[in-house]
Amino acid sequence: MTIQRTDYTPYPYELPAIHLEFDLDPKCTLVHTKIDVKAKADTMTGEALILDGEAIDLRGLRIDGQSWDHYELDKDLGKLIIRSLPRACTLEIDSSCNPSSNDALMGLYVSGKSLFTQCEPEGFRRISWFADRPDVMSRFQVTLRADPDVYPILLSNGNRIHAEQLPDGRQSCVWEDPFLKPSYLFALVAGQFDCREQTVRTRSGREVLLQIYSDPGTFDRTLWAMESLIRALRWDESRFDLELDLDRFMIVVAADFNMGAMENKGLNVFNAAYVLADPETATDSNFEGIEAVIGHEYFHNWTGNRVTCRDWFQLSLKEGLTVFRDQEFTADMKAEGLDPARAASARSVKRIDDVAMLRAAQFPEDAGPMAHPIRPQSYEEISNFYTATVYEKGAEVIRMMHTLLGEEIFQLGMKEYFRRHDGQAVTCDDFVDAMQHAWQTRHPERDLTVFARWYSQAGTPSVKVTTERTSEHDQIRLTLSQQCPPVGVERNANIEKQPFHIPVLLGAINQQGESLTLQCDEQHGQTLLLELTRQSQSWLINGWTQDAAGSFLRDFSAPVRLEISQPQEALHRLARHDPNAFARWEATQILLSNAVLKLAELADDGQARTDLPESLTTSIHTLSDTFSLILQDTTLDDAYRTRLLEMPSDKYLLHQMDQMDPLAVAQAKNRLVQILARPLETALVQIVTEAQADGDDSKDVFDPSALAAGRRALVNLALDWLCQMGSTQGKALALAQYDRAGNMTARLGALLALFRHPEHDSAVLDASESFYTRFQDNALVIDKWFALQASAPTTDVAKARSLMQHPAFNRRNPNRVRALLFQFCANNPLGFHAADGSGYQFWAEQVIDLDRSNPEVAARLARVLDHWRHHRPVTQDMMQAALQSVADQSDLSPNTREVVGKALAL
Ligand code: B3K
Ligand code: ZN
Repeated sequence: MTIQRTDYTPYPYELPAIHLEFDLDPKCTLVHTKIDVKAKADTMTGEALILDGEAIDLRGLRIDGQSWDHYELDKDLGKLIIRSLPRACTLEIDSSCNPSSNDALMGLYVSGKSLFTQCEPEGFRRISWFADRPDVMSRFQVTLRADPDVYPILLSNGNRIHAEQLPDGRQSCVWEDPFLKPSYLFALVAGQFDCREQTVRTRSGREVLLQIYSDPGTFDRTLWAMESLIRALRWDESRFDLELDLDRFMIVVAADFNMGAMENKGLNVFNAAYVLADPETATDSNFEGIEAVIGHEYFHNWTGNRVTCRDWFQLSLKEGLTVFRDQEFTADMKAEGLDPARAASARSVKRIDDVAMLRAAQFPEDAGPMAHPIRPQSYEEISNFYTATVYEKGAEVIRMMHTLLGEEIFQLGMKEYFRRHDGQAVTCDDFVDAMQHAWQTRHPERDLTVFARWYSQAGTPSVKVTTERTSEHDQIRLTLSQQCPPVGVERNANIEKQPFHIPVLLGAINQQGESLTLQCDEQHGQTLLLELTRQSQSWLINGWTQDAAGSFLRDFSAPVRLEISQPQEALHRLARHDPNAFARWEATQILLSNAVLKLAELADDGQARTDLPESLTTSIHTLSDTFSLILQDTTLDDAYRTRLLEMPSDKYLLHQMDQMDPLAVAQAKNRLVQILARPLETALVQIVTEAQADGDDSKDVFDPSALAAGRRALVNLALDWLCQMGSTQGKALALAQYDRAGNMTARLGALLALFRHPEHDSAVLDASESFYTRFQDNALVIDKWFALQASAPTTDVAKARSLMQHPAFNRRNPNRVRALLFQFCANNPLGFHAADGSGYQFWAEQVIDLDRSNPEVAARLARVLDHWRHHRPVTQDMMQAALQSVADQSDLSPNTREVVGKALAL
């Protein structure tokens, strides 16, 4: 069933209070629900009260203490329709559910020996009958009763107001959340946990208790998470002037979790992968990811919980904004304590990572069958819309507002947003309106009317840049024109798309690599901000010398594709000299992309040609020279240097091809590294040997700072390139690093490099075996081991199947499924896209099988074939057959049906 955004109607009743009583039992949990019901003033007396419920059994229903039989239960629609109610009454419902058979991990479920809930977006209805929609907000009181031997710790949102031992030997705890909240923010947890706790004072002097609960024996691995939480709390106070509103803020770790984490009010539940870390078992990117996700969920307390969404179409209201906030948090943390120049480059590393991810995940989504605006127009299953578009593009849209308004006015807009909407469930339009109000207090002539189209139109606009010299000295006419044809469901909707409001930051540098001072209208400086609001616009820019190379879309000021033809020389110049760290990276990415795509084009049936055209060889050699300069330039941050050298992602490259050819791209990338890196071999070896001599990889005292992590990243890149080149010395260095590694970044980096070496011999296999043996008791590290094998170029379908037979493989655990199945299908071009189509058949089998237990995860795996129509005809046929075999299943979940249905139709 398709749900339309425009069909929204307010709920006819208020449900101001709910009291839930749980008799917890993994096989059969009894739930007693007591709800205060009040008809809204404009609701007709007798209008039915309609509640949602799914996979729960109804055992009894009473109104004001009396049994009531004016109700119908529609099990297919999951609705309980209660009629003839007085305008105000108390509704009591008895129901039960079975957590141990809940493999969907939505609602109340078992993970390990504990019980957890996940309610967003529509999981509360799997716990009790309720108006399970975000605009119905209630005050929750929760009573939990359970056997204390199995479930010594009983948690829910808010404050614990009572605890007692019951005569039957069980214990009971009562929790009360002082804040009104929608059902999706409800949570309960029961189990045995280690608890790390700390009290801190908020800026206004209130004392709050911070707690992190994790499986027994994992206490030592929650320190970084606690430190991250405190940093997040401080940062939200200082940058956004937002203080924690609770007396108690809890995080609980779950081994089985569909997503990264969940921001339930005062009781966040986290995937173990985003909490547990120590240097020996977690990589630097794990550490960074933990800090970011802890921040993200913490920031939701204001942007999501205090002000929530009116309906699920508004998801980006909280997600886009909160991703923007967590991105800024990470950038600020990376820059902390550095001098301004280094701080700018450290911040740009975060920007680069976010843009690379946007291009690898969101741009393709915008060009495929699931394309949707950041505020979707319709959906079949809302769980399918926790997408890169809603999250990452949503954050880009907030960032553009930040660029247009500036930090100060943006913060005034945030204040206005909370002033107007604290405690409410609102829309994206409400947010834009608050921002516009703030903008107009300083600039009455400005407005966000055109800008708001980013919320209603899908697709990645392309912006064409043309320049022509005028007769004036050092003056050009710069023309920007935009295009964004209908995508995805837009194509059937017969809509006329309107131009977007696109902020374009630009600068220019001369032949000597110096920045030019430019002037345009009232602006004057080394970077200008142009606002493209119509299909095509021109500007006269002064100070643009004859030899200028334009540096466009600095800081990636808008989520668009730039169409520009730059001479090679200009790109090489930008790659060496652009003072805007993002734009400099962009230049190296364009040069690398061009080279990979050219090599892929030249490869004939996977056999790389040896005689390359001279222009290509020259360009690669110049790039190699640029890279050599970068490798010698120790004034640059190591993390930033690593980004400058890194290859663009396969996905980004594939989407630039007329017909996608993943095998050709994988081989071309490898080939390019071999040609590029050959002249750099000495420099690369030196980077590794110096780090090894300094004992970086074996230090007892681990330095988690961004600076130290940058150095480890550069060493790993050097090892990876050396191994891809087939260097014997590189292999020896990787083996040495593997053996002596004192932290996971060094150990895994070495192992990954070894897997990329053309000689896949017993030394490599031994290293892999020893890795498994050493870490077999640590699930998160074993995930890494599975992921490594699944994405290794030597792993084909047969090997993937044999890995599924490994005793450590567990298809109920989403992390393990992601490590093996997702890595193989989405990150192993050679294995998955094998010419015989075996990868696609394997994919279909796995999607069908997973769909029976966990539709949310199955539907994500299903999206791997979104772009089947962009592949070569013979591949298309095989992919289509695989998609069809999934679509032919009669009992498919709505989640997977929507994904494969759209893939086949659009
Ligand atoms: N809000 C949660 C999303 C959970 C949805 C699961 N189907 C995570 C986050 O964005 O913080
Ligand atoms: Zn979020």
